[in-house]
This record gives sequence, structure tokens and C-alpha cells, in this order.
Amino acid sequence: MGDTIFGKIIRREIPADIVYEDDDVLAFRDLNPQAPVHVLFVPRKAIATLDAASAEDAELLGKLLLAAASYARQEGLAEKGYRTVVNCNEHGGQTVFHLHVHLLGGRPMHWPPG
Ligand code: DGP
Repeated sequence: MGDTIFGKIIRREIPADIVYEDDDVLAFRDLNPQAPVHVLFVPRKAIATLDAASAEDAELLGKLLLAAASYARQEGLAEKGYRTVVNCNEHGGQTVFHLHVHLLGGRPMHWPPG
């Protein structure tokens, strides 16, 4: 599959403000933040979209969400709450085709999203 800007960040070929990493997951601040806290949680494994994920990725998907929840707790966001988002393909608003979970917090979120 094709490389993306997130692949370059994972390989440290371009800079990013990395806030968390482990063997499977990297998290860094979004370049265009939509909330006071806006962090992207990406698997090191290059999966293009949620639609491209398979049963063998189930544990990895869980790790992404748990890493986001843990970071939100650490940043003091958990009590008031926050939002996690996975955009998929064109109608989902996905622009970078390396699966990622957005963590947005620090302000009230609205529903429905745009
Ligand atoms: P999405 O639309 O769900 O594919 O979100 C992609 C996000 O990635 C978007 O909020 C902006 C962010 N982004 C794009 N390029 C870069 C980059 O080079 N560095 C960082 N930190 N974020 C980026």
C-alpha cells in the first residue's frame, strides 16, 4: 500500500510533536487542531482505512482506543469528557490514508458533527 505523511512521521523522516508511543502505537498533535487538545493515535502498522482493517487487527484497534483513553485521563480530560473520531474514506472526511483515531478535548463538542 502507498506511503503517507503519517508513515513518514512514524519513521521519524518528518517532525511531529509526539506525545506517546509504544511498540504498536504512536500519538502526535494534529497540525491543524480543532480543539485545545487534538491528538492523533496511529498504529505503526500501515492500515489505510477502518474499512481495510480485518479481524487480525482487532487487538491493535483496541490498543489505539485504550491509548487515547489513557492519554485523555492523563491530561485531565476524562471527567468532563472528550471525543474520539475515526474518519473513513471520502464521506467520512478522511484525508490521510493511514488509519488514525482523533482525540479531541478541552471544550464542549457538538452533535451532530458537520
Ligand atoms: P483525517 O481527515 O481524519 O484523515 O485527519 C487527518 C488529520 O491529519 C488532519 O486533522 C490534519 C492532520 N495532519 C495532516 N498532515 C499532518 C502532518 O504532517 N502532521 C500532523 N501532525 N498532522 C497532520
